[in-house]
Amino acid sequence: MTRLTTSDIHNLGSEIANYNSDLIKKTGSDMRTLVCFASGISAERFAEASRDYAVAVVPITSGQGLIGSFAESVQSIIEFLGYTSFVTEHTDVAGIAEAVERKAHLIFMADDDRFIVFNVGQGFYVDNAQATARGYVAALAHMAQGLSGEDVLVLGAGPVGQGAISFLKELGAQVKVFDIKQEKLARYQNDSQVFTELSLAEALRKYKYILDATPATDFIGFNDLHPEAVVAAPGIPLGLTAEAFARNKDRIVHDPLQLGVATMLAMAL
Ligand code: 2YC
Repeated sequence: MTRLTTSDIHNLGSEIANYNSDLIKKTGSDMRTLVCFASGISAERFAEASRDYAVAVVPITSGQGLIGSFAESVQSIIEFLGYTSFVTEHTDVAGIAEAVERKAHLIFMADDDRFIVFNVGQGFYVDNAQATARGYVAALAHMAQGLSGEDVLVLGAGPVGQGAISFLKELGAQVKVFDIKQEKLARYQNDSQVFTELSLAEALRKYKYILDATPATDFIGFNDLHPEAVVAAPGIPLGLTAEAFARNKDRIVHDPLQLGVATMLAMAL
């Protein structure tokens, strides 16, 4: 899993409204609509919960330590969605204790290996990888105006790619998956809705709808892509070259944190 840097997210909070407008332009829907679709909850339920839920974000210093503005960025996404939220004064275990003392219903926290939101009252958690997968499939489905019966190329069969494949199957898409490590595709051998692609170049040219869930960068050039390519790219850093991004940007959804965190919130209610 790629570790964010402060520069990836330094102005996220101040830009969140612009990010949402950009999402509406590309997908026809705002973040709330996308995350309700991704999590299967109604807009009413999402709005109703915002009136009673308090959300804590706990900075975690373990491993490689804090990422500057990470906790604040997570909190700004949650706040933008209409939920009362706070970053705890304390970090780590003391931060978790503070969150519970301050009656948080949901606690967001990330170390180097996992980024989860814990639902205190109901005793379950949601993982960022699964939420990111569903949020990005939701964005792709809205850009495509529905994916039922459509071919979708998933790049990368890691946690996000696997999560995306299962949601795409739920939506009735015909999933094509490529991974540089072919052994990661073995799990799909007997799955009639998932076809494994062995040639990246061929697959990129062939399929219009792409979900890039790889941590690889700069491997998709403009000439590699289908002329009408529509790309949902949760993978950090972006797999498209700067040129490919610039020439397709109105049909590419990519962000370091926003859609994944917003979907975590909706899935944790
Ligand atoms: O500031 C803190 O609390 C740090 N412990 C946060 C570390 C997050 C590490 N994970 C990541 O950078 C990536 C993100 C893209 C989301 C999931 N993993």
